[in-house]
Amino acid sequence: MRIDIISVVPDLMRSPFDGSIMKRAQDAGLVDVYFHNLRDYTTNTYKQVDDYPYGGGAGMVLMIAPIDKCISALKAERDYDAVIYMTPDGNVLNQGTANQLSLLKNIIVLCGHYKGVDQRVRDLFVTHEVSIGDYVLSGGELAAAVLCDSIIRLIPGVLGNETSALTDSFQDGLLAPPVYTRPADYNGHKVPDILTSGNTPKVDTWREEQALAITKKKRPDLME
Ligand code: 6GU
Repeated sequence: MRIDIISVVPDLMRSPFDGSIMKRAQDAGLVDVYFHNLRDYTTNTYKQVDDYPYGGGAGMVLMIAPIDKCISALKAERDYDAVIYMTPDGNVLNQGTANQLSLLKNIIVLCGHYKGVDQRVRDLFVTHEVSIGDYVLSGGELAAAVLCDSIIRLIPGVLGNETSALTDSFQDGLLAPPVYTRPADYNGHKVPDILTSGNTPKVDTWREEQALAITKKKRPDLME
């Protein structure tokens, strides 16, 4: 998979890609991530990327020309399966969307900033609009890092234990059951006996029951 991320502040986003699973995935050649600074695609001497909104109002709007130039340069090199615009009024990200996007080959992720992008960018170039929740961030960069993390960990081979992503919370529509590690007894606080019993079928049943009970309690909306 190849991910091209377009932003006015790409540095804001680099470190999440430089560690842990996202770094391992890139080192293993399972995903290539490229950052593009919108300012490198400006045509005026001031490297201006934004301007005042027509009709007045607060805030600045990212202009269409540099975005067009950047996306067109990328599309001239290869075909893209999706151009995703990160915006608080997009479709709220969930595991199903992450699963679908993880199957694509080349994607562009466009980060909004200030008051967002000129509507014509959305009309002409964008195929998916994604939000990461009902709250406002200063820009789409952190949201893009969240989206990419959720996608990259699903690419086959990225996680050491292939079944690991399948047992994540949400992957089967339920929250994950509790997990424990050594010691089995910490100052009298014991790990459930079933987990130390060595009885795998019973452990599986216990985990399913726990997942159901926890989901019912914490997120009854997921049970519907
Ligand atoms: Cl994708 N962008 C911004 N600016 N705020 C958000 C968001 C995205 N998702 C939730 N809040």
